[in-house]
Amino acid sequence: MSSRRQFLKIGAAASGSLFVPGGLSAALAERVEEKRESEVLKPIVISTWNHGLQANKAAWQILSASGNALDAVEKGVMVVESDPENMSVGLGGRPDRDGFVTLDACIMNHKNECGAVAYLQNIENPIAVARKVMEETPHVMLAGDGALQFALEKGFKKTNLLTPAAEKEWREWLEESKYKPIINVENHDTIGMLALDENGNLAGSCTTSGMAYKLHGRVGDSPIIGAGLFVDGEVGAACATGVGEAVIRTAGSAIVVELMRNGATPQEACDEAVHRVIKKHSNLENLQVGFLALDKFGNFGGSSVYSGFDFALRTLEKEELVKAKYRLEWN
Ligand code: SD4
Repeated sequence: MSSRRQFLKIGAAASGSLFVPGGLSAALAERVEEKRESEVLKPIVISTWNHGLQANKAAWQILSASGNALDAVEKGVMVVESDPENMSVGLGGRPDRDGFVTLDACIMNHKNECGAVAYLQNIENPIAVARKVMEETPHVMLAGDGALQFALEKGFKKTNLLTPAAEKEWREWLEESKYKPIINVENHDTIGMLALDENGNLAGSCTTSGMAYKLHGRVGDSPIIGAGLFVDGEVGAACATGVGEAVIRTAGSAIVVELMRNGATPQEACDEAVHRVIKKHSNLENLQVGFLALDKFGNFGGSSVYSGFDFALRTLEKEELVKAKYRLEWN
């Protein structure tokens, strides 16, 4: 047994706790050592829903050419943001109830550097603006008019994001105006992506037009570091999709990463975060939430409240859609 492992074990036993201030838990430290002997699965990228397949392709071009995870997660989700056929992200996204397409996005790297934009309008690629917030400002998040002003100053072009198809759907919705978000395979509103590059560095991104027909001004979990996305380079990364309010209430992605820090596998961590969402909400009707997690060794997992949450996986050997585990069945 190495001295570090012995120290952690003794420390944990002596204090009667698994908590190691500022460090890895004894359980994770043990797994780190075990894993050093075997091979880490890298590069690897995972992303939410079936649109993740096209996003992963773009991310893979970067990862397979020895590129870095941050570039991969930015360029990967941009493909989906720019796809007018995709009605859940960026161009073509479903508007709020007043007909405005308002976008939320964030990005984070293995050094805890992060950037986000919230309630941003008329910019096709909010994730690229979030990256500029991260790299070219002293701030983490810009919102609304200020985010738009910043984007324009950085050379982004103003675009009308409301496509005729999304506008037609919205006008039909206005006839009854009932806010009943149903999230399933055909109907979802976000892409979250996590990648581990050849150098063993993690990064993540999350971008959305938010819940369709939300109140004007509503911001969800997707631009909130710790809710829609969290990355800790020493441990792993997680992202969320589904009803953002439930993800924010439970600090979803931060919890998933913290659980991994304490020794849970990515799958166990996602399962537990889903369990908490269920436990903390008395009304679970239509409360779909899904989490993805990737640890620094390339282990991954996905879990959701209800069935129907798929995620896309790309490794050297595989390119496929994986069904996430779920706890409840749609009735
Ligand atoms: C939000 N989490 O704005 C997003 C929506 C989503 O599948 O992921 N829908 O709350």
